[in-house]
Amino acid sequence: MLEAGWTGTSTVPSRGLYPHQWSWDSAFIAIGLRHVSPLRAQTELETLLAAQWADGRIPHIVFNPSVPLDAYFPSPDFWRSSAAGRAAGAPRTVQTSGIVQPPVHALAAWLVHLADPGLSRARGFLTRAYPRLAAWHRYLLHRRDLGGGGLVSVVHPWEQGMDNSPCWDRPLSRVTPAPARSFRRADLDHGSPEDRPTDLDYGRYVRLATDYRDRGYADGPGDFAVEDPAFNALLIASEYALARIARELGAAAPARQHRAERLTDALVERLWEPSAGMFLCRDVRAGELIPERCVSGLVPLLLPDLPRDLAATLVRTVCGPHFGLGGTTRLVPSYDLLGDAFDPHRYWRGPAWFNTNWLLERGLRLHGERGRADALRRGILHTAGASDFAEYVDPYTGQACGATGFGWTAALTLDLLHDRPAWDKDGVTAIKGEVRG
Ligand code: 9WN
Repeated sequence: MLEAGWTGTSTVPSRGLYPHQWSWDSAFIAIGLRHVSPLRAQTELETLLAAQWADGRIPHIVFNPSVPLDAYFPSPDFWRSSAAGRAAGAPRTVQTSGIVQPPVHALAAWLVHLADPGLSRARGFLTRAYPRLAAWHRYLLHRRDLGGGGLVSVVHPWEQGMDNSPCWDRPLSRVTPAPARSFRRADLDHGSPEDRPTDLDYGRYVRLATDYRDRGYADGPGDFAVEDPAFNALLIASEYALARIARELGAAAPARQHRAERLTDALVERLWEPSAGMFLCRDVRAGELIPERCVSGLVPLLLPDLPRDLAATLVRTVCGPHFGLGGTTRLVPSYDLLGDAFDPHRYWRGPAWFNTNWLLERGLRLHGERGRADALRRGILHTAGASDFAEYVDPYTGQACGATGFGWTAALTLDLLHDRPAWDKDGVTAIKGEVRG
């Protein structure tokens, strides 16, 4: 399926449902591809980075001009990136969306480099990628600190990547939906309506994106601004990776190392909720934490500098009644099993996704939970194969939902199958350790 999704320069998440290049999908796909073709993995990231805007943002979609406009909504004629995004420095030659997705890219670039350092050096892969990745992080840290507390805010649920999460219900309720007749969804041509967001939610997504576009994609106060634990944790993991990349290129790394540590402190200060035993999202406009337990609040387990007691609490929470790992569920669900909005099939409102489970497997391993990490790894591998590499699955039964033959499901399965002593050797622990060393 990674072959079938390869366009010659990048990989589509799914030929039917998502026929373009997506930002965080490409990062996860490159992490798997590196085991079979380091060159393709480098190309995957290079194609994405070539669509970067002059202000540093990496767009969440890079459109393939040979795909018909009505194959996916919102299409390039909705975003109008090269015109509406001119002041923000959108590229002229390629059409993109104007929002972003989680910054997994520096982490992916470093892991791709490690798969074949000789090829990477010969092609100047990191030399070319580093300034773009550094500009990307600068954009996030300087233009998106909308809460003023040092963390990055997302301005649209699509930016965080877990589009329909119940975490967004409260901040989204303030957004007036675009009328249903003003746009035509393409996703329902491919997916079952019960598995996808509702029309009302789509109306709100469209309104937020339209308003952002009509402001020329300028960042500032808008209706929706949320500090999300997974988005920020992935930025921190990528900061460690950038430090490693800088060192490989002979540049100074300690500043990045300190930034990653400072960001970890800000994450704990602003998003940790002891009574929930996990991180929560912060609604920046309302100035309060959002009282919903979503898988995003477990993803900081990925961080090497997380205080030990917090890491231990996260492990207890993931294995407790709200997420059921090692008990009631096969894979960690996207949302609280006991939450009012839980639905085992509806988009990001309960089903399990493979990328978040991969991140948690890495986090468990990083924090010495080898037995639990091994069990989760087995669960991921079994469920991926049995579901025909589904986009997402019912967390109890493993029943496939959404697209099958999904890009990051295949790629991350490949990464786990390859099972080098990878994470200890290549991952954030090593990144941190070697920067210090
Ligand atoms: C909107 C491509 C993307 C993923 C997201 C997932 C879904 C798009 C959609 O598909 O989002 O970006 O149309 O629902 O939620 O995480 O990157 O696979």
